[in-house]
Amino acid sequence: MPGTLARPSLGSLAAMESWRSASVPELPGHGNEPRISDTASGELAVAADGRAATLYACGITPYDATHIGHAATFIAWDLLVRAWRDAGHEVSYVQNVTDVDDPLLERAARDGEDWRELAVREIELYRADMTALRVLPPASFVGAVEAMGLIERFNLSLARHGALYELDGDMYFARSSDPEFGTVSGFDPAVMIELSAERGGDPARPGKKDPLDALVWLAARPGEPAWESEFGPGRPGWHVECAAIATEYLGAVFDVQAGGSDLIFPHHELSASHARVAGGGGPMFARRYAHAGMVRLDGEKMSKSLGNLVFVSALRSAGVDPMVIRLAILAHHYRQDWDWTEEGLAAAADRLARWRSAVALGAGGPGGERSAALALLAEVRDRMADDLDAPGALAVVDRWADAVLSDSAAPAASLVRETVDALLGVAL
Ligand code: 5CA
Ligand code: ZN
Repeated sequence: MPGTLARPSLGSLAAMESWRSASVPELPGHGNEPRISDTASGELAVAADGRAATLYACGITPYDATHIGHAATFIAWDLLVRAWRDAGHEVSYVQNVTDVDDPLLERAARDGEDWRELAVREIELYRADMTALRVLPPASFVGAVEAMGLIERFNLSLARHGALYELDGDMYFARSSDPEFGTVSGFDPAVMIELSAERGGDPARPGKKDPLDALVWLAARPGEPAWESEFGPGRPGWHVECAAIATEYLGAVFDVQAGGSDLIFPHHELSASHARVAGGGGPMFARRYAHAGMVRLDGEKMSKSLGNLVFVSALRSAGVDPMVIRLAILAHHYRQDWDWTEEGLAAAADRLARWRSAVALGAGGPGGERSAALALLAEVRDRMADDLDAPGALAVVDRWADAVLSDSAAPAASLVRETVDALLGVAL
């Protein structure tokens, strides 16, 4: 019931359930070491430092269904997980769910629904969409609500480092406490202030020491859910949620922090800044920051607030094969902004049909030429290790399918099918 104070249990870390994993075929040999474009350095960098590869991807705010923009972003990180596994890494993947925040509470209030029921329903739909799209699940799928205790501990360590101040009962993080503030986005302060106002911040609130200081604890508002804490009853700010969950589950330093490009600032800048200060200035949070481009509809960013959305679940209900949706997304490099179109969807359906026909033809032969299939595998691996170049990988498979369908070659179809499944997540 909103308004009820729930004492967070400090010891409890039981994560909410993730979703069922698609099977991933084992491929012969190993893939190349994946490189990824790092927003902070602006360079292409090896994505994982050690044998263990660690990824934190910002997850959904579950107040509406999964749209194509979300799907594209989570498919991008799925490609990274698949490339890492193929290169021999043990992958630790954590994803959060912002299951209490302003947009969720506003939508629930608008529709006269309990915010928890709304969240539970949309999370369930998201799981079903991810499963259908063969997106591999994170090992830990963590809601903000279940993480209240560790978020409070995190805020206490910010307070111990003298980084917090109070404003009318709300607690703010002073960005002046972090000398490295700005190193993720590299944006100048005027741009930061503008983006902060657009994306959930409050740069103009009177009384703040700096317009870019961020809320880490909002004092309880009438009619809103609140949790007890050392800072009084309230709920967490957005950036501190990801900083606390990522460092709790992956450690002070991990390989990749991932999200759409709309999260570069303020979200990823502030999460990194919080974590640096909470860790006493030593740890640097993510070694790399990966950002996916925005999917648009008719030239406008697809967003829940604009309402110009194409839902994965609606396409599925209309009978669209989820593998067609996945291929329509993979036709665009993850870092690009692009427009979702009917033509793109039709082209993906066409491509899937061609690939399936080619595999069926190849399967009829006596095993085909394994060397040609191994060459295809090497080329696909090469493309995916190069900043997840899915369009390049699709072109490799297209050439193979064209050759098979024009009867000029019959490489081992089962190895091609396994390559496409394991590395691109497309079941033929
Ligand atoms: N819960 C926060 C992250 S902690 C959040 O941004 N939720 S979200 O539901 O708004 O977005 C989930 C993910 O989808 C984020 O990585 C976001 O950057 C990405 N995303 C949202 N809209 C689009 C879009 N139009 N195109 C591509 N990615 C998008
Ligand atoms: Zn986040």
